[in-house]
Amino acid sequence: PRKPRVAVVFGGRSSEHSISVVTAGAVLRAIDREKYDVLPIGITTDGRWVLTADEPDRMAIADRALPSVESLAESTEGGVVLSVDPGNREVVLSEPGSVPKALGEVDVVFPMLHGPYGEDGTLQGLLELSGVPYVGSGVLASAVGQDKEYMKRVFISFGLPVGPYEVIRPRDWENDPSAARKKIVDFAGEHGWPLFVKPARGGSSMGITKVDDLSGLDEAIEEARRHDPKILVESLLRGREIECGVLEFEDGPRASVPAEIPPVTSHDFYDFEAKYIDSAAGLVPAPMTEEQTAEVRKLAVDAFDAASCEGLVRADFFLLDSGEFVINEINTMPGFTPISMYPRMWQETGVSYPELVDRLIQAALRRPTGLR
Ligand code: G1L
Repeated sequence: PRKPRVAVVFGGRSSEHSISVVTAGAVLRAIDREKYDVLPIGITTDGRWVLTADEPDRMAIADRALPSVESLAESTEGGVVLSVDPGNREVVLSEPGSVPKALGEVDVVFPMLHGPYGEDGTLQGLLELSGVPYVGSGVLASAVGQDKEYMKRVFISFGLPVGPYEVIRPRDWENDPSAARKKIVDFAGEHGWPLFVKPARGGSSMGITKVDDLSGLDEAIEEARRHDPKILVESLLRGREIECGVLEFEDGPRASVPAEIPPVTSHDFYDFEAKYIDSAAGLVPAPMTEEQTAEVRKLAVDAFDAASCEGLVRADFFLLDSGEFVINEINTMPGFTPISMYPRMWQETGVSYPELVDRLIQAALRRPTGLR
């Protein structure tokens, strides 16, 4: 029988293009070639879809230079296979025999793109329309995972513990900034300063500012709004940062051993480089009591179910000084190099990186296309 063909889609029009290329290189290296055929599909920084050579060694950081789909271009075969034209937003299918056709022949897609059009459910929607199974969460969970407001609303409705927050919508700020400012100041009156002002959507920590008092508020709002016109205000939660991985097994989702992210001294918070590259700082397992460990693992699986996640999720919590856990967020496409937190937590739980990749592909292949 023919081996299942796995298309790994990576790169993309995002600030995390190179992280995606490095991660896809690790995934390509980990896929068992006795079991699967692979089809590496790169998306250039300007949005062209190209078939690239299957050469994971060229997808690593070399001589301090970050790899890109463009840097793989000399080994690019076939040119544009499917182009999603950023200008008119039209999905252009190219000549017969290249990607759209090839996509029809792939058995599963491994999407490895960050941010808008990658992990927000839009690519997942395109794959739903193509009828191709894919690794990870579907349209709904991906979109929920990308919008901190709706994420909190889903968690609250499922009874998960969520910290205090306020939302400032585009029109709130545009029509009446002083009313929006008052809403935030009242929030700070109730929950205390400092506040975190964040873009509501977009996965990375860009655009987030810690605000100590009223004087820094407007600049923080403007900064967050440069990333997303909808913003979120949260209070600082005093406690420890605990993360937990959830992975879909044959019989359902299971939680990994949790990890602790030690407080960062040089940065004000855990920035995206720390998150994806030097996550070696995380403590696995997190030093906690058996009861605390069991509690956070249950909350992580509950969060996976609340958002209807599929395949995997990383759930991030605060363990407050009061002893209570609060869920901060979920990440449907967590950092995924072998040294990233999610794979490290599973390694510690007894699931190696190649086994993790295999389980994700198998979970996708088991899934029916259409309603589920
Ligand atoms: F497909 C998975 F397994 F769901 C998956 C896909 C992508 C897990 C993790 C990632 N992560 C990334 O692609 C990234 C961290 C390089 C960018 Cl979001």
